[in-house]
Amino acid sequence: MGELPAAVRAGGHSGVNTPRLLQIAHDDPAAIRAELLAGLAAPTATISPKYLYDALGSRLFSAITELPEYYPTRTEAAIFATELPHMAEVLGPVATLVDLGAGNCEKAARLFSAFRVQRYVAVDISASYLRESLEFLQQKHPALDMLGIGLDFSQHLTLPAEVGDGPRTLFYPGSSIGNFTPNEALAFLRQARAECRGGALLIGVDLVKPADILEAAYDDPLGVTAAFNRNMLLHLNRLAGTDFRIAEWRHVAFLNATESRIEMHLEALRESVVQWSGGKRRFAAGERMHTENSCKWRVEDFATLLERAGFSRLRHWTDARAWFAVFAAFS
Ligand code: AVI
Repeated sequence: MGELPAAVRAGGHSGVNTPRLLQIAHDDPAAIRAELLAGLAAPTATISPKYLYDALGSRLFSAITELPEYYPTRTEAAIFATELPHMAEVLGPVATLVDLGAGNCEKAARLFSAFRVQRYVAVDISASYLRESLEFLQQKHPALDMLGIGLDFSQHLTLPAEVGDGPRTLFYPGSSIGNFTPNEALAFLRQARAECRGGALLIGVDLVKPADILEAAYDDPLGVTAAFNRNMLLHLNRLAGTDFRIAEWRHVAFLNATESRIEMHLEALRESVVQWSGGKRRFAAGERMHTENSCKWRVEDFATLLERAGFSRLRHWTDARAWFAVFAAFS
């Protein structure tokens, strides 16, 4: 990934600091198309879950977080609401808070005063998505130094020099770590540890629980998760020039207990041939395309993973049902 000389000032409201925005170059469209077509041509077609998030996909995910069946978001929020003072005690004052996958920045904003944050760095796939949220937050926290970085860290996490020197607290909530396989999670945590520069990681992790609760959370009766998954096909059509017809595909989500993960797939309802310029793939009726893993961890296994990544002095907090955990770990 090359860096664009694109540090720009966002907006302008006199009398208030304005957040800076920095975009690290996206992969070029040809590379994205090649990656997607290679995934489609694989014996079991597999597409990275990051392609669930086009503009509509992001809105659908936001709707998922409001579903009664989708417990992770509200369970994690309840842990933060209850345990924030204890977390602040463990972490001490946070000079730089780096929010990985910041979105609307709401989760991090709840930490600012308890953690006495001086510098807030929001990282998400596109800096322009962050502009509005950061400008809004800057009005509420005029003294806070704010930087928005557009960066795809799903393959590799290297933060630009603009984040500044000194220890950082990396914040990675929402159990997004669950969308990595355990090996990928370990590699990511090792990179995160290096980026802490002597600081800490605060990370949300979804825990193992009964299959019926997990499967309902990923296959809700309203069909929002199904729409989220099937919408990926529209995104693929735009990015890779494929001709998927959504009506021919259904959403499938189930617990793979051996791998301790929910798997999402798209299943062909009938035989279908998907074409693109220069190629095609035939799917038999019932054949699946793998679109997401969402790993569920046991507290002790995740603690071991953090230690293997080089973190120490671990602490964790859970809700009363032990459905979700927030870990603090020092680099
Ligand atoms: C973003 N990520 C943590 C969500 C999850 O629970 O794995 C994505 C999601 N997929 C289906 N529902 C929500």
